[in-house]
Amino acid sequence: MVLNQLEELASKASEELGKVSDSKELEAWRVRFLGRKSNLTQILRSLASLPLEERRAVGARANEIKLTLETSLEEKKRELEEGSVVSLGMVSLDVTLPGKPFNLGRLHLTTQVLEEVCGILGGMGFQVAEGPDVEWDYYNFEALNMPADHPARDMFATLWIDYEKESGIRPMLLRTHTSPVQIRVMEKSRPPIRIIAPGRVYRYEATDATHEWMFHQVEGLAVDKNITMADLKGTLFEFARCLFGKDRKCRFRCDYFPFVEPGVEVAIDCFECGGTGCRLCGNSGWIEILGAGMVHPDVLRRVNIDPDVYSGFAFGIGVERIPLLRYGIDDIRLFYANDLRFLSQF
Ligand code: FA5
Repeated sequence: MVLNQLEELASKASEELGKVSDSKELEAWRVRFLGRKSNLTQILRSLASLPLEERRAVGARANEIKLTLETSLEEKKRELEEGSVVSLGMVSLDVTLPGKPFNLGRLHLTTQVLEEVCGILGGMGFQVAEGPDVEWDYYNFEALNMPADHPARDMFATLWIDYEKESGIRPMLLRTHTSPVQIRVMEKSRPPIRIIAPGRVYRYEATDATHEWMFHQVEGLAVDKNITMADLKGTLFEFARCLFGKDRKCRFRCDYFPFVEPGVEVAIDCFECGGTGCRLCGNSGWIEILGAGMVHPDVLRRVNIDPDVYSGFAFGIGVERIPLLRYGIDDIRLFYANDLRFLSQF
């Protein structure tokens, strides 16, 4: 009788085990067939009350079944665990583990703005030109109406390379602005010219919230017949409108650069104080973003372009000042401090 009961129990247990598909179900199966209140345990506990002969037979078979069920339980457990583990040769990969966060790289804020600036000016018909970061004194100063000892050189605190006047070595420097590219382009091509030159520039100056010793400029140059100040103003106002929107105030006023006549500077109202004056804008209410003007006739003459026939305008935009104004960044030095907490916001 009891032996029949045991056989039924064994076959039921193995049938039910076949249906188990996860660890929760497996635990329920264990409790049902091997737990303290299971029929098998009850039978084992009641062995003492059976006649000796039957006790031996039932005891042996019950223990045999118990062992089989325990082995099957272990096998099933392993089988379920292996189901969630993918084997890759020697390496095991648990696909149920949470994934590691994957940091996507991105373009530096300056690169993003450079691309945007070049996109806007490219849309107006300007083509990209390039020049070297390590430049001759001639292109950075002399050809731009700043011969040796010209006081305007002081406007561009310079990092010199191999500068030994007496040795006869031609003085080299890290370019202090992108304007030398104007000369390089005009030496090689004839009007009509319409180029922009994006790139790094370097100045030997103390840094503060709006001044870095290395920053970026985008130079612009247009030379053709009948180019006037109105063309310059129209181009720069449209550029500022595209970048900052029509509601931002834009100031256009006289400035001095030896290589243009007349010279102007363009400033945007300070984002921090709204124009009332603060630490960031040096209490002026404005942040200057570019210098510009009509190309000086002597500069045109030097590259064999007749100023009686042709005229031109040029501008030099300070790239970092744009995101400074747009995103309300209160210190330009954050750009190149390599702090991902800052950079990954853009
Ligand atoms: C120049 O560099 C002239 N080459 C611009 C120019 C080009 C005038 C063509 C006329 C014709 P300036 O030194 O003002 O000018 O610099 C131009 C812009 O660069 C400034 O308006 C400002 O936005 C930015 N800039 C200047 N110095 C720094 C600095 N230290 N850090 C960050 N941006 C600067």
